[in-house]
Amino acid sequence: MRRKLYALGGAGLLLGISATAVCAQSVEPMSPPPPPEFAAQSEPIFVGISDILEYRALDSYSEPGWVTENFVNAGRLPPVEERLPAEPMVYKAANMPDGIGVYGDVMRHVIGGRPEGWNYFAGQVQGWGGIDIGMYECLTRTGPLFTIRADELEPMPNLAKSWEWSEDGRELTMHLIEGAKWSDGHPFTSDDVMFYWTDHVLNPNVSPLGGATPESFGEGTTLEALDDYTIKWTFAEPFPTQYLYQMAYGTFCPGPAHILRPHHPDYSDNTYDQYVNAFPPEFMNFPVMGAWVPVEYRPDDIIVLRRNPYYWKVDEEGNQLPYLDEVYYRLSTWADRDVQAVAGSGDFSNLEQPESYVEALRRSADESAPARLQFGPRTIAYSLHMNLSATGWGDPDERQQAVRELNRMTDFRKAVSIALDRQRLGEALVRGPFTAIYPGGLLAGTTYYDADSTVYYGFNLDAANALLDGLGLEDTDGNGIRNFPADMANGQDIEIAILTNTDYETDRSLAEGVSAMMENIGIRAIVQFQDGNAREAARQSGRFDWHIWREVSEVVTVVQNTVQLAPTGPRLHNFHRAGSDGTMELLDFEQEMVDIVNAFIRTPDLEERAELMKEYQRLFTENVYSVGLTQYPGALIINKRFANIPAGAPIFMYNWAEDNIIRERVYVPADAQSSNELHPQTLPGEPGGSGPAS
Ligand code: BQZ
Repeated sequence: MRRKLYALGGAGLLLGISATAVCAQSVEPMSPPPPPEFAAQSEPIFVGISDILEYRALDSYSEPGWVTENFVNAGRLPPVEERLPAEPMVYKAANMPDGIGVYGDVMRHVIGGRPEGWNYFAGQVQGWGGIDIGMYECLTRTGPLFTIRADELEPMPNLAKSWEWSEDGRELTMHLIEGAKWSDGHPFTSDDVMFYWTDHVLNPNVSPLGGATPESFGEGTTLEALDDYTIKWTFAEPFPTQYLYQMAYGTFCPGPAHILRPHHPDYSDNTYDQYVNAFPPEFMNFPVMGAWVPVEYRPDDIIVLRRNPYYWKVDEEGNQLPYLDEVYYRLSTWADRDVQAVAGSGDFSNLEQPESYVEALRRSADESAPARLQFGPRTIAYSLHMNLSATGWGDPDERQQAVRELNRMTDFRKAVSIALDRQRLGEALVRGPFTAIYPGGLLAGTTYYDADSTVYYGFNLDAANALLDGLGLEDTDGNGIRNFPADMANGQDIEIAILTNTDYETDRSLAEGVSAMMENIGIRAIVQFQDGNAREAARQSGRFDWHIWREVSEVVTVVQNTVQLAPTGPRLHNFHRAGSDGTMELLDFEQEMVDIVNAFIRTPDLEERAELMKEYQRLFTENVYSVGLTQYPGALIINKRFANIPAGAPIFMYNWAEDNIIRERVYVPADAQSSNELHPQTLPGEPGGSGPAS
């Protein structure tokens, strides 16, 4: 890489002895200031996984009365015991905060995303906000792990009801739930799992939305079906238990092969693009394994989902879940989600945009407020990601390539970082004890965080300018903007686009703050607003210089999406992926981080894992791998009529709250039920049909 850089770089770069040496005294690494105390309002009740659920046959099962009367007795559905697997998943009443529930009512979500279609498996977005989480079930489940005792922490069984490792730890045999069915009554088997693995994860022409690539499960890993309900993983390394987290939401949620396969290019004359778009949002009753099925869609208005009559989970009294007959998603804005949840016209929100905090707190403080608002831990963080690809990811033009060359220089990233006044960035979002300086890397207050391993370079404009001077980035035309060296991008002004999700006020505020602060060091950083879906497409295809990113998963828990902590594969990382030739040119410290992440995945030794993550954190923050901006807590807002909301549920930890609170167990007591259902006493109709069946 360096030879390439010097070949490209002008005299300025050749003479640019390490700028850090020039002004070492002014860019002293230090520990970040401790985040101001912010205690979550309630703590989870810690249990073991077996306290939450088990798989077993019960003596009898039941369902909502109207399902029996209008569908079973009318011969339109088999009896409930024939719609359930031999041993359904059974949620234990003792772990239900408010015990066994009753049927009825709807959870009214409001979201800022928009559906592209139902082909999640080929990369389509459904609008986020819990739609996908409620439709697509995965081999394992991690959302509810925030309530699991540390000594029992491992992914929960889900579609995979149990598993065992071979003696040598290189084979993992998983047993799938037996006799479960898709919401259209078609059997769920290992064929669905293998279709997802072979024709989506392994197929380089398909990009599943959760980002699964072969390397998500380890270099050289294979998967085979031993029979309809048994699959076997074979790994290169022994006991890589980490990959059980990868088999949860986002990365291993198989689709209905009987519906998808006829449209897949390997089994039809379709192009890949035709396959991705084969199930537009208008395609109703798309078969799912999840609790609810889409039955109505009105663009920019609403998506309505009705209970899945074949859902394979029950409570201890044999009541088929979910308790809620309907969920719907008003297609609005994320800010409106907060407003409606507080006002009571919506039922749920992850309060995550600090601009709404004061008003939401004020409105919820009132005794008569319709919703409960509970702050959790400080697990929301934003970073400025810089595209580090040197091998053509996103087909950069000359200017974009030159930006990447700069991004790849540690002194450049350091200069950008210390030119940012993070205190001001946080206060611009909200005043009060909420925001904290985030240096990047693992989040303060989380399991693997170690303050002594976290390097922070404080705000220092003079030192930032000195670093850029040292890199030979002069303002050669005197217009106040530094120029690339003569033989990079023709020595034009250094102009950088900041890809920003315009669906969030917070993303916009931070992007505008960064852009304004870059002027102080002679860089023109232009905010490039994109709506959520366009931003996702640009992010996934590498079409960005810089990107304002709300951190999730890996920097919060480390164990979820671990593989994304470093570029451990060519198509995995958030801001460094291979170009079309499949190659990457890792920076020296990046290779060290890759080795650390792979070592972390390989070892079950807790001490060793903690030490590895300290080294990871040092490398990340010392090299300003990405530029941390701000970190703050979110709050869960849920309408007071709902029961079985777990104490201390964070809006984000292993997953979002829509997964964490286990919505299929949530209910509304009979005397509190609303008449808000839009399609009462209906069930999903035929796949591709016009809508619900009454
Ligand atoms: C939560 C979440 C459930 C995606 C999305 C959205 C996309 C990102 C992220 C969050 C929304 C809500 O987050 O903001 O509170 O309901 O849906 O999936 O930001 O643009 O790509 O990673 O999860």
